Amino acid sequence: VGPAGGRHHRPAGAGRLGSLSGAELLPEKERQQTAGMGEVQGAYGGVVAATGACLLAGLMLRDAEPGEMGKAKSDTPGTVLTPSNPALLEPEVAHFYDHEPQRDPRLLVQCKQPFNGETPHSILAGSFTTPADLHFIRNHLPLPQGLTAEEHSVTVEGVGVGTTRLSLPELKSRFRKTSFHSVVQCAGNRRSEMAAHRLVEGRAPWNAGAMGNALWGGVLLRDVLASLWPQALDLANPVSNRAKHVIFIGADKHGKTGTYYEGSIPLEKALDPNGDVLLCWEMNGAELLPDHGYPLRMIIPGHVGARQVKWLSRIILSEQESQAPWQQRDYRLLPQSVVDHEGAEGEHGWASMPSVQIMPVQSAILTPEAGTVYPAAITASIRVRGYAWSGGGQPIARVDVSADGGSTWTVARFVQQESRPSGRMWAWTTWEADVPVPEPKRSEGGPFKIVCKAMDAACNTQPEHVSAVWNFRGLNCNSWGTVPLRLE
Ligand code: MTE
Ligand code: MO
Repeated sequence: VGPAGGRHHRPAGAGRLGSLSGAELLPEKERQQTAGMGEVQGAYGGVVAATGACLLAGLMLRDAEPGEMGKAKSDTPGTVLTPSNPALLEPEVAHFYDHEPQRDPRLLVQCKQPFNGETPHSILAGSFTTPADLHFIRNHLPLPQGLTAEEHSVTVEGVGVGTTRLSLPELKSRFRKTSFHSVVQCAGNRRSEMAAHRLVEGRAPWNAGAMGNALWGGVLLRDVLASLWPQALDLANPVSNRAKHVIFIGADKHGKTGTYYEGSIPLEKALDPNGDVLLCWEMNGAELLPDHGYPLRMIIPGHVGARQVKWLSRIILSEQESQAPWQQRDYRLLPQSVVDHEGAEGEHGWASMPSVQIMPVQSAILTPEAGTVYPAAITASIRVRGYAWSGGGQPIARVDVSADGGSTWTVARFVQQESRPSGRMWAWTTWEADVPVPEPKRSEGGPFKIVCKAMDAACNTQPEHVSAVWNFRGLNCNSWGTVPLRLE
């Protein structure tokens, strides 16, 4: 059953502080292209502010008052505050962004510099494999220049192993190529829902489109390390090695501070024979696009997007995890008691909390779109589509969908699933369900919502309310997927 009007609505107050939202930092033309984002955001009730380097860069694009940022009070729900990452607060100079590529205008621009673009829900709903040019883009820094597949090389070094340089052509010819579908999900996916609950700090007010499922091709890091250091590394018992972490460094750097993007994962994941950590040069059967890491990136299945370093230039085996701000601050899960910058620096702040690695079980509704209006007399079921996924390779076992706030549930049909020979499921599960609107709701009319929740093979499931997982950085939002709708 299609929507009656396809109208969208914006709750009162959605315009408040709206002058700082990502879309509104843009010139009028781009703003129109991103109109869909504002509507969906509005429908979720979140008012969000573009932040940090994005805000600072964004201010150069329009005439906003820098002081507006400071007006966001920590008790203002639905606001996204500027990140407190000192290494990166230094404003960028516009010319560092002179060489950015053309991007598909259908991407919903969350931030222009550095570029953050979200895939529209309707496009994600259309295919198991997310098209490369429509896959969300999350850059922290200007796109690095002058990298080519022919000339590119990576240095591999670390404690107890020495240093080697491997060219990309060498990687391609010396090792066995592997391809599989794997999800890349930004830790900020669905942040707009957390922001609607309580103020968060983060760059982009993503809806559920900061996630994609592509077919990645490359060689296993494990094979490379095993061939480089068959004696020095204990592959059978990874935790017995002196090195405990693998640090990945990108070729992209902050124009002013010179900081390169980096992140690390436990060595154990890299050496796991079924871990599938990939040095990757291919996306959906073609060369990587510049925005997705051309000529070489990491794919770290089941882990957070932030560690899947693009434009890979160095690999370091280390006793310590990465000391970069993205590991030590930005992608750490703070407790609910931390509600402001001061708390983040305190006893239960960045320093004592774990960096995000394996992601929790997740699902979201992609269609119908938020704000869709149905006739109040509707008797037919509503066709709902979405995705489900769990970190660490846990297969998705079930998805449940409800149109009455969770009193009654419909089990969704899986449209497509794919697992590795090991049984690990790095790809998402696409699903659909025909959900009846219960009679009491039909007579009442007005707003209602459809919710979904997934369960993985380890029986992990999603919490009902966002308050259970809210955190100051707005990371790992995995409460029940929700889409607000209306009967008229
Ligand atoms: N790698 C580099 N070098 N620089 C970056 O800014 N962003 C990370 C990760 N790898 C980033 C990076 C983050 S936070 C995410 S979510 C993913 O890339 C996004 O990958 P995509 O842009 O291909 O979707
Ligand atoms: Mo991310």
